Amino acid sequence: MSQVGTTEVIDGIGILTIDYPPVNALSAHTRKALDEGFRQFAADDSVKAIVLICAGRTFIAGADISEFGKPSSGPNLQEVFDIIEGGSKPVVAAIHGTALGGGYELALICHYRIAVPSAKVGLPEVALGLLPGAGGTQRLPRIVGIPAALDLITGGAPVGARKALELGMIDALADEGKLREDAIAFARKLVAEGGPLLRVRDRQDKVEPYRGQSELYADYLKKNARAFRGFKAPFNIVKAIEAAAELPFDQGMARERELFGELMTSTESAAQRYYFFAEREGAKVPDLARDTAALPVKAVGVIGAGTMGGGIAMNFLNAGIPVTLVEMNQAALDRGLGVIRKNYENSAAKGRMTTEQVEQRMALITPALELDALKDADLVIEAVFEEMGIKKDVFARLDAVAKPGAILASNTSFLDLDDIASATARPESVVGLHFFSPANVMRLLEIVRGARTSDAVLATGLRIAKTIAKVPVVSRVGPGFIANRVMSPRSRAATELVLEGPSPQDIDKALYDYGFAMGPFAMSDLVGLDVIGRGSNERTLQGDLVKLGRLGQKQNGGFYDYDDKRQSSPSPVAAQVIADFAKFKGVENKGPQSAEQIVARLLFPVVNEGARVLEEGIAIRASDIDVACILGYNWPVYTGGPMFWADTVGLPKIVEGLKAMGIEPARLLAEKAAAGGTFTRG
Ligand code: 3H9
Repeated sequence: MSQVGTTEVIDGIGILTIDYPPVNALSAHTRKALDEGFRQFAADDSVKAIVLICAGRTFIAGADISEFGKPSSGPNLQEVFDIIEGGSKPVVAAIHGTALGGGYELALICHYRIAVPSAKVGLPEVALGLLPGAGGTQRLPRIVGIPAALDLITGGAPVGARKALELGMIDALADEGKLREDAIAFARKLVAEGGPLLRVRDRQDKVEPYRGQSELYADYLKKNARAFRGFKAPFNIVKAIEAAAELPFDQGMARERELFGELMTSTESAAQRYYFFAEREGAKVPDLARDTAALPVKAVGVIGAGTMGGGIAMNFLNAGIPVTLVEMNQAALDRGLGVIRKNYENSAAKGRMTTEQVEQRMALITPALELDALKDADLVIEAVFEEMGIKKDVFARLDAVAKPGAILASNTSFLDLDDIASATARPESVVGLHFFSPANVMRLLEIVRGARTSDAVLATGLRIAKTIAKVPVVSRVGPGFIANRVMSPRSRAATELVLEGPSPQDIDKALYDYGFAMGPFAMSDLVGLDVIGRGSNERTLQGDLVKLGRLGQKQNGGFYDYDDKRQSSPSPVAAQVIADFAKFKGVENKGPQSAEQIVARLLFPVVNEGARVLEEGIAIRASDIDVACILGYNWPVYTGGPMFWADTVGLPKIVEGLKAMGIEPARLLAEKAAAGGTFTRG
């Protein structure tokens, strides 16, 4: 028997335990262990039923994603599945942790599924740009019916065991901590009852009622058009599920294989699989020892109860960590608390939490008007006005009250963290924790490592990110850190380009079709042109619109006109303002441009800035830039982010494009392009 699998027989029940850390993925080793284990039990007459269980933190969490695209070795997954499903002895999958993807598909091959209440099951392949390719699209509909299968597989979210039991995705709940015993008892009962073997593939009752209803799938796609836009996988998933209703099982399986193959070779899936690992890379800092101990964070202070401070506080409340929230005056404090409460109440109204939980979270807040209230905090995050003088003053005062060893964090998005740290006598305890707005929703956390930030403080930042369910990306100190800096050339390029001929709607459409939620001009109108232009003394395009009373969606329109339902239409007034401003700037109108040209003009400079950020050592690796743009700016994940996308386009093409725009390519970009290198592909 391979080291990954262990077999034992207890009273006629064969128990196969898989142990392949960290997540028991269906690697060649795991497949071999399954193959050997099931063959052994099939040949052993003393074994009457089989329990498949896993060691460690979880049941099998899916196919081994790191094997994708490499030559396969060891037993083929389908052969292993055939042995299990074709066997004559009942098999019980005993689930803890997460049975996901190929792991849950394996559980569906087994005759029964039993899980502890804390377990989750599901088919999350869609997040990797794939579909369940080991029978999941054919078997799950046979258990839950077509509509539920559509939601479960295109959504991909894991389902908790109790809900899974209701849906029929599992057959029984085990007691927490007693999975093995309960699974063995379940298997014994099966043997005692001696009923026929139930195979999911043979079930028809849940799919039959939907046969011949092709409009059901068309309607589903229409209803979800917004969510599915740009992705390939949801469309193939819907086709595969339709096949489950329409075709005999084996033909459905063949259709699934074909649709899976299409996705596997798609750029979208390659990008999404890259992104899966990129998210996890962010927490790895090469010069930080993996075993660096994090400092305990049991009480948090947040200075500033505005939109940012309030959002930051909510992250900790959600994780059950008490927060002292400090504001300058009672009115601002009350306003901040009111917004937090309202946010929670809205969640409760949508059924995402109970009213009791709302009160529990609110009770974790200690409101305060003085920094003295922060003397017991392990971590204090400052979210006050973005001005160096104010930040330094706050840090100096905080340094005087915070206990020794407390971490002092700034949420600054542009300022020099080392300068802020110099206002304290403990620069080693100062770190940047840069949240993105709305801070309780956006998953990105830029952890800014100052010149003197200690390893323990950095390690604590990384651990905090995990605690509050954020994805960390570590940045060195530099203007705008990673996401804001890399993305800023996009808006600059848009305001330049609109003077040269393409209209705001041409530019916005090109970026929307690329995959962004909206283009830069629609975004400016949403945020407010007065807000964007604030603080500038120069004459700007936005400023000219503001002078006409055009502030964006909120007042008189901006780059677009809006009707009373906030539907936009091209604005002749804005077009005139743009033409006048172009004249003022002496920019010649060169007429319209193709979507491809517009995308290059706006996004090649982003890649260039990314290369600079890498060159300067601000970001550790190209994938961190991709994660920052995807999570901080909703860059479409199926392109892999700017750096992965640049590799897809080809770096020489990016270099040529930049030169044609009169932009000097970054040294690193030029070198990689010349040497045939890439940013993200090894
Ligand atoms: C599939 O199954 C296709 C099939 O339909 C058909 C094929 C024919 N493979 O997330 P964590 C690594 S597609 C390889 O930090 P957590 C991960 O990189 C698959 N490696 O832990 C990390 O490594 P490192 C469908 C994997 O506790 C370590 O394990 N399944 C895989 O926060 C720990 O991961 C999925 O999409 C994998 N499948 O969360 C599930 N999974 O330590 C994907 C994890 O070196 N996995 N690793 O950074 C997850 O959602 C989460 O990892 C899980 C644990 C919830 C399981």
